[in-house]
Amino acid sequence: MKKQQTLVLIKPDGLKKSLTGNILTKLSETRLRIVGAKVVCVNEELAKKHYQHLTDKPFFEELKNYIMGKIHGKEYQRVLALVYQGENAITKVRELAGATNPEEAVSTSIRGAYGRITTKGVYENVIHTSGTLTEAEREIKLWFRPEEITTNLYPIVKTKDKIKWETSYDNVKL
Ligand code: IDP
Ligand code: MG
Repeated sequence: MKKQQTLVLIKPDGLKKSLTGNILTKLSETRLRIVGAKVVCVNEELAKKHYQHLTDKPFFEELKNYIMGKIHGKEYQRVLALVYQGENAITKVRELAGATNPEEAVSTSIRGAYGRITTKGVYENVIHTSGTLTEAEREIKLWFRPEEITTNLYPIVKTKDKIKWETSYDNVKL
């Protein structure tokens, strides 16, 4: 099995509930390597691009506000973004994260243990993890610049003053 990378986001509710340590400890069970990490203030453009596959859902507006931290107070308008790398990284991390709906997630999974559904119906499931190889590539390129990752799996282009991803899938209409 080839090396994979996957994007993990600890969402604003995860930061508000001081779950960062617990989540990273849980993810360390995978023995995967962290190759990128940073704290990000999510603006509307990034939120829309990240959730581009859900733009026509009735909960999209709430979802956008959730990932932007708007429902958790000003000091929680941030997420912790990480890239994990290793064999089968996508499935390994997703298994520990648990099902999308925190009430259906196994109780020992991250979402099962720490997630909730708000009265407005948003799944506050504390963590995002890429679902497929295509998603992982799109999401990693959306959240990270090549020089922010210690090992690049995806081709980059170096110009005189810039390093860019060779291809991106940043095709959402805003
Ligand atoms: P995933 O995060 O498990 O990959 P996606 O379908 O990609 O699931 O959805 C992205 C996020 O949108 C979820 O993590 C959750 O926060 C929210 N979401 C997905 N489906 C629903 C739903 O049916 N009701 C409310 N929120 C949802
Ligand atoms: Mg998804």
